[in-house]
Amino acid sequence: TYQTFDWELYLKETNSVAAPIDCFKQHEVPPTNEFKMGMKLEALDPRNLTSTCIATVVGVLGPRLRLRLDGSDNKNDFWRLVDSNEIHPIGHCEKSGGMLQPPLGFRMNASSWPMFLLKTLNGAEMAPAKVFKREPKDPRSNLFEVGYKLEAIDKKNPQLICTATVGAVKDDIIHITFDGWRGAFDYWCRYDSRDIFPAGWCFKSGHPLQPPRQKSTGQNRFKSRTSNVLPVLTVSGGEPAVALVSPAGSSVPPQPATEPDTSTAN
Ligand code: MLY
Repeated sequence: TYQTFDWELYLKETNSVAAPIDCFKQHEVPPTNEFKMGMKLEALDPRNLTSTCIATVVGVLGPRLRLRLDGSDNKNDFWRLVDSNEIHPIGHCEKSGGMLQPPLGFRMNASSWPMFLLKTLNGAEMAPAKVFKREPKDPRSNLFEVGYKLEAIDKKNPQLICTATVGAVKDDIIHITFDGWRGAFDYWCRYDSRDIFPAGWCFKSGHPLQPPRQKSTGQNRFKSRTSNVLPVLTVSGGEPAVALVSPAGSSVPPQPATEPDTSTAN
């Protein structure tokens, strides 16, 4: 369960603007997810983009799929949008003259791949072509500007989509920072990345959105009945100002007053 996040209020309180929707390679109306758990499809192996493999849907979240490559382990799951160009119905690879490949780290002898493939597909529920949605058009250029707010996948916790800010723009790439978090989760991506979304996308698509992390002021956790001293915000150097605002209407669980160890916080 999660709270819906009030973007309008947050933008006002942080005196910031949302990145316009034409910045993004996303449909204005998020696609609906008609995949079912257990369905099989073809996916590019994220660890070897020259290979097309068999994948199984092991999770669904809004318009996103959690995928596991057949013959791989359960430690290398990855997420794709239902309108990704990296997933296709079974048969697509062969139609285009290719051969399905074992995933990197195939758990059996390579010689057992043909029989494994046969047994994997026999009686399997294959995702029908109609549940694969067309990829959005490319934005005409990099229209992002520093300071724009957006929703972005946390690549270290890829099930999460979080409130974020464009920290820098350089040629065709942008720097993504996560509101209220130190740099450990930042990354650079192309402006046409499928991992970034306009403000409001999660709400429209039924995907959970991680609100900005708020630092405790200490006021609530350490309140003293005798103190007349105004509470002081716990600020350490380089914290973005957004960590200090408290958007009304958003409710997040109490956070520790100390910084988490971001080297292990995944
Ligand atoms: N397990 C981590 C999750 C951090 C998520 C950071 N994102 C939102 C930028 C932790 O709780 O520390």
